[in-house]
Amino acid sequence: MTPELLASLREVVGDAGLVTDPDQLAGYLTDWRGAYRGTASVVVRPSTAEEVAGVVTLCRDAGIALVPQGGNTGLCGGAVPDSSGQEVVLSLTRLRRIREVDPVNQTITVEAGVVLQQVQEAAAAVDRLFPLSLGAEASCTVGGNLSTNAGGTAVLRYGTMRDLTLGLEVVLPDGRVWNGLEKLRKDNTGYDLKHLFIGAEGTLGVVTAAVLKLYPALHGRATAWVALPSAQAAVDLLGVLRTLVGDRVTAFEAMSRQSVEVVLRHVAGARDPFASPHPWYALVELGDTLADAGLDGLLESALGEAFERELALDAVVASGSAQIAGLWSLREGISEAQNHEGPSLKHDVTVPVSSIAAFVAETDRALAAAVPGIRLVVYGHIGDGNLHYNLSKPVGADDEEFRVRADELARIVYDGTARFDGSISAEHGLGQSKREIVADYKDPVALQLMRGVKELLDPAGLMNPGKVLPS
Ligand code: FAD
Ligand code: S2G
Ligand code: ZN
Repeated sequence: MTPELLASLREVVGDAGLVTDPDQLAGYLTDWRGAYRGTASVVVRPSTAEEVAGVVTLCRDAGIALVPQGGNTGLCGGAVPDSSGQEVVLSLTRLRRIREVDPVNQTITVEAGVVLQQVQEAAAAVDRLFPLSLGAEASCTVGGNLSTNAGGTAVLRYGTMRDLTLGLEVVLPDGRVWNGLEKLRKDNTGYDLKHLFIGAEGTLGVVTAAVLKLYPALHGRATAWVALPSAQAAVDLLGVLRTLVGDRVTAFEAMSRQSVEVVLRHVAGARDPFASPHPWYALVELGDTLADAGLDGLLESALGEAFERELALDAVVASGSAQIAGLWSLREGISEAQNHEGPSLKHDVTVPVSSIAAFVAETDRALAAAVPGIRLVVYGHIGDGNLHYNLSKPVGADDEEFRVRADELARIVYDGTARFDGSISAEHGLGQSKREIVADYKDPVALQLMRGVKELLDPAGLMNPGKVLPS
């Protein structure tokens, strides 16, 4: 970076908007897991959309690539610069205004650097719900949620970030600001441009603000932890619940025994709700706008039918918020706990819900044949057909011997996904980690169209190079 460019950037964002001290830079240059590490001589932290536009224009004129970054909780290395030291990290965390909350229109207008938890709290303050919910919600930002089209635990009821967004404000790679911050649920005046940027992982422009949908707050809640004999039983239990209570199912998370075991081993205070281990578990939650909707009773009826049909092996309906929190911590603790078991080979895949059981049976078998003793930390949002097929080494095995087999094992999971018409990335995106392998699984015409869009919006290729699109 030339001193002239640095001086021009400082004029745009001020001293508070520039990070050049190596110690302060470090946190921006590696991802949450420490799986990806890059270098950069400066992180620029604008505080308004206009400042973002100024930075983008200066960097474009200087031919300098930008890596947008929000909470840096992404799991595909999408927010980490390369090792050239030539790229500039553009942190959006100072764009923190909640510009408007409109309970009657059921919308909230927030800037990209607002943390997801703050949006949830601002909605609750006006008796509304912003339903996106994921394990990183205390750190991840709206800009990152939009750019990864985040999913999380409420998708089966409310959809992904794409479904929760009405309008966007985006700084384009040429420095123009597209103001698409509309609050309308209907606008049929041509192409729906916001969908280009949702899930684009910072490769088509910088999201600076969004209009998000709000929903009626839920005052009734019932939660259960259910022991199951198989993944198929989890799918069948979901079917029983949906038949009985319809859209009141606001979360349905399934997990293998080995997923629970890593949490019991590494999360302080975690305890198994049942006396003996079981092959699979489901964390089920119902929600209703009415506080006295009798959800516990409905949940107990559904579980009664599940026992009759021998779907459930054991179950506990939580009584009180402390027990509910304990059950959720068993689920939300898996991702972090697995990091203590050596390399966590992550595969965030979807298949049609009706194919889940066959996919799991076939994939488990193939993985166990490849690595006897492999641990299958398989869990996630089964109601969306989304499993985190995360693999840990056999107990006592060597980390490196396991890590070197990552590509071979990924192929087993992804080839299985393809056989069941699934996707190799359900909610985390492609980032660096899956940008090459996606070429083997995605329709070639789709990839050509994606390249065409990239060429149109970012012909110089300066927006988050090396991410999403195969080289
Ligand atoms: P970052 O990591 O900072 O960036 C992510 C991507 O978006 C990068 O490509 C970056 O360049 C781009 N980007 C960021 N901000 C902008 C912007 N303003 N404009 C343009 N591009 C931008 N994800 C799920 O979907 N579901 C889950 O259940 C889930 N659970 C998680 C649990 C844990 C414990 C952790 C650590 C992560 C989890 N994630 C989950 C992944 C991650 O939290 C999400 O991908 C989240 O949306 C990332 O937000 P962020 O602000 O941290 O983005
Ligand atoms: C979740 C987290 C990522 C992982 O917990 O739902 O999205 O695979 C995941 O650790
Ligand atoms: Zn997830």
